[in-house]
Amino acid sequence: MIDDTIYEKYFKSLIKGARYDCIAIVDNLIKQNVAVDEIYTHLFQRALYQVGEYWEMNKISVATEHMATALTETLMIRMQPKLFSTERIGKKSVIACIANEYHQVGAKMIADIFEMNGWDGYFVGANTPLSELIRFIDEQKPDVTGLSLSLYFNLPELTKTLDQLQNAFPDMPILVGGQAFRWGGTEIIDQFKNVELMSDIRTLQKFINQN
Ligand code: B12
Repeated sequence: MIDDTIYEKYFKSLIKGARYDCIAIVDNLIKQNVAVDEIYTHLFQRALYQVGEYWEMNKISVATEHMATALTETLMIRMQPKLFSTERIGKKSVIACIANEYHQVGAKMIADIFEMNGWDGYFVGANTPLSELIRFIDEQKPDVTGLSLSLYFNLPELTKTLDQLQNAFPDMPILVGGQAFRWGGTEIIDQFKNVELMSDIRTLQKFINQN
């Protein structure tokens, strides 16, 4: 677990936009061999959730929230030596944010975890139009596709996406994750076969270990 003192120091630096300090904290954790999923979950994700709370309470501006998110995406790049030192195992995943979904950090983390486990993790980014996602999956023929959504009002778009993906690729496993499910919506998942809802990196790691 990452120490609360380190976390607090990191969070303060993040919302100040103190890039040098954030990099020093992250590099130090990497040097101490703290696991990638630990840094992703207990430093980056925890801090961005707190950024969300500060933003909701108007303690920080939208600009500060944008800055903190952009800085987090830069810090994730520091993990690359750990992510790409694994031998490839010949498996592919495609990870996308569904249409109208601009929250991409969580999805990017998921693609990174696939890479760290030797998979090719194709991250196609935010707001992916459904027709283009279908085309990309058809070209790549991944072993699994992951969909991310943070907004509960995007749940109808998820239903449409799952419907069309299952029609086009009936046997492809699909993973779904993100904060849209914080207050419900899980019944959507039960309507589809080969679709699994996952809340975090630890659950994903179990899936990867079994596949
Ligand atoms: C940064 C941010 C933004 C940025 C995103 C930029 C970017 N580059 O991603 C911008 C400015 C675009 C944005 C916009 C909006 N946002 Co915003 N945003 C956030 C914030 C602060 C952080 C998001 C984040 O990166 N979290 C960290 C990541 C790592 O966590 P995560 O996404 O949960 O991912 C983890 C798991 O969920 C899971 N997971 C996620 N996806 C997947 C997929 C698979 C396959 C698997 C297996 C697992 C998995 O694994 C990840 C790692 O553990 C959150 C606050 C919060 N609580 O997160 C609000 C938040 C998500 N936003 C919110 C809102 C309301 C909005 C807006 C509607 C605001 C507005 N009025 O305009 C718009 C909507 C834009 C849109 N159409 O998407 C609400 C959502 C409420 C809801 N659930 O419906 C939140 C929760 C803020 C709040 N407290 O109210 N936002």
